[in-house]
Amino acid sequence: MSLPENVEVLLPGLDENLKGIAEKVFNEQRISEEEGLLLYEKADLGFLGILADHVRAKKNGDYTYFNRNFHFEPTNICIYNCKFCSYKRKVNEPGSWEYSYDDLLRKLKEYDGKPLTEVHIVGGVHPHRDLHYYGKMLHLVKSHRPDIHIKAFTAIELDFMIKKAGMGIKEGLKLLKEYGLDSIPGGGAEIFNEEVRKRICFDKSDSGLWLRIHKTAHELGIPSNATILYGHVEKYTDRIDHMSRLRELQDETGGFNVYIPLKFKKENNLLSEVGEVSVLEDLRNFAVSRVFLDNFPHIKAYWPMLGKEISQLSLAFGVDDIDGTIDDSTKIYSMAGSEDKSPQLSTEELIRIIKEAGRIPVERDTLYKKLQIYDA
Ligand code: V47
Ligand code: SF4
Repeated sequence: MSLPENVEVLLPGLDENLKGIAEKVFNEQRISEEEGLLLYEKADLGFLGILADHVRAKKNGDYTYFNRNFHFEPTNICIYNCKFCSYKRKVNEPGSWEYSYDDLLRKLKEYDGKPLTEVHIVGGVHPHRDLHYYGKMLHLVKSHRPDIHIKAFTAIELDFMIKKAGMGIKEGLKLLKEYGLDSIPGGGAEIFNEEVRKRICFDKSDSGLWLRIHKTAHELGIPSNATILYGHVEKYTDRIDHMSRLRELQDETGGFNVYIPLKFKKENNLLSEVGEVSVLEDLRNFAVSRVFLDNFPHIKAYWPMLGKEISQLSLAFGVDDIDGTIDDSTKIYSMAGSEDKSPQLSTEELIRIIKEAGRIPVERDTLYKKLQIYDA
């Protein structure tokens, strides 16, 4: 087993352990947790870029994906107290919002006659809204536009709304599927390590529950996404532990579509003093994720959080998806201090960003079916 010749040339004098990892990656073998940790601790950006780009190209060729979607955040009222959260409010607190069914329908109707494939619905955990309230919301979307894929509710929201309706996880998810739920977004995962989770979101549903909800969803034929919230008080070992638990579940169910590293943003929250990690760290993290999660088909850079330039750069570090048009419909990151205060990208801009990086833009649906390839 050896490295391809051109890689040997690119990596003169490489540390023997890192060389062993490179050999594994080029021979499509899984790396261990120890090896993942070594990448975080010892590997430089150039080396990580070579490995991650190799894995990305093997899995996705030159295709880079985007979709046409909008976000709907029904409320920012939340029973939990995550320290990193900049947008949650209590009932009737200034700055709180509670959108109605009509508000959602009005937003949806703005897209009448226009191409749109996905509605992404995520918000706070409202104390008075249960599964039936949100089920009706899904039903309304489907009644107006049956072709739309609804990706909705983090495992944390699902846990609460299902319990409030007096149901078990399986029963609740089944019913939500009947109401119109097509897939589950990746939020609420934060960091699985129990100690760190306690420090940053002490009262939130625990890691075991997040994993159980996603596993049950997969078993019911509801695919999902996975995230990590990185760049706060966690250590590299915590990131590896997080990805390891996801890799294990993916081996079992194959139900995850994509992994989305979410960079901690520091404005207006109780973790502000921690600060933010560098762009270099963002790129290194994308690359290690791409290499470690060998059973995840896609890695997404979420541009409203990272900004357009860094998202474009991330395409050279393992990323093959930059999410969607969004249409200025999410507040979660602008309130936490992301550069883009009104996130919006036209399809033309998304295509330009991808083409400039030397990739072929592909409009996808939520489940990565290719809808249009822009290779002209
Ligand atoms: O779970 C909250 C994160 C998540 C901050 O599945 C923060 O396609 C950084 O689920 N700094 C919710 N992150 C968002 C979410 C999501 C976003 C994009 C795509 C998908 C998908 C899902 O937002 C939360 C939390 O991890 N978050 N506050 C903050 N200050
Ligand atoms: Fe609530 Fe979600 Fe904010 Fe936590 S991150 S406080 S669960 S809205």
